Amino acid sequence: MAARLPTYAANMRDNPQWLAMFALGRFLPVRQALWRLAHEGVSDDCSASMFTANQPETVSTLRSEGLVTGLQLPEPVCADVLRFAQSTPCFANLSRRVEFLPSAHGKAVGRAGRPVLTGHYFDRVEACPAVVAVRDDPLLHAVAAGYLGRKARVISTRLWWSFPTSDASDADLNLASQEKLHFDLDDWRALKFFFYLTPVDQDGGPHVYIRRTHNRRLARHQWTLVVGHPNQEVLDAYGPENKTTVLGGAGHGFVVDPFGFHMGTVVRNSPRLMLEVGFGVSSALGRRFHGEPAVQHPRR
Ligand SMILES: O=C(O)CCC(=O)C(=O)O
Repeated sequence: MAARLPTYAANMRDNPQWLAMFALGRFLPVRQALWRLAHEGVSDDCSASMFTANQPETVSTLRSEGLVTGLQLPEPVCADVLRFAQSTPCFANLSRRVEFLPSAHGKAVGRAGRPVLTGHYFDRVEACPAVVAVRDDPLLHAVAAGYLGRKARVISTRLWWSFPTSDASDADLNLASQEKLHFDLDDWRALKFFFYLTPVDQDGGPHVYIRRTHNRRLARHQWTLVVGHPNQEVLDAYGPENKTTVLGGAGHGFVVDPFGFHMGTVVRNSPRLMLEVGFGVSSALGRRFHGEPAVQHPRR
């Protein structure tokens, strides 16, 4: 909770609508009522998409499971994003205080005086045409419209490294959204596309998602101010068989309803580069990272 306070404070200062969503968006009946009011989205023609996934199937599996894997970024797009990230300085641990090239992670740890779990690009992603092409892709927008309804719009574009770390504290891990199952409250309804730009195996900091928790929620996980809950408690409540650890090669993509429980995990081998494109339904809400201004996304 403490790690997320700067984000919450900035949201509250700038946007009274965020507070209503943050207070009520955790209650399943409220979400379901709003879902029923949503107007069906108009699906884009996906023939120009860089992806081969099928839109109706993706939306239908997302509805039932909360997670769909197997989207694949074309190799040249993946290579362009990786090249951009390798040659552009990122920021340590979600603050602009320490800026470094990913190859100089060791030095950044020295300058930060603490473990550096992540390197974020914040609004610098806008300078990468390949990222913009992914964000504008018709399949992503068609899936978002099919799942969220007509109001679907991009609310986040995020590119970041997760670095191998062995000495992180609980606070460091919480700040990096690692090793603690949580749900996101970024909007009344949301979905997120994630793409690995580097190969991710068991030791590569795979994303973990608890399937079907996007539309099931015990009362104690609704009547709570905190979004993170102990992993074992979540697994006991929703069944360990619903835990999916997403492994994949460079370019592997997946889409999740982030109201379902999920988490990143600690990287133990080589750095993981991840791209997120998030969709929501409220024009006034953008996804913010720890007090950073939300990246602005013009309506398509
Ligand atoms: O790093 C990851 O795999 C998960 C990130 C995450 O938990 C989030 O964006 O809320």
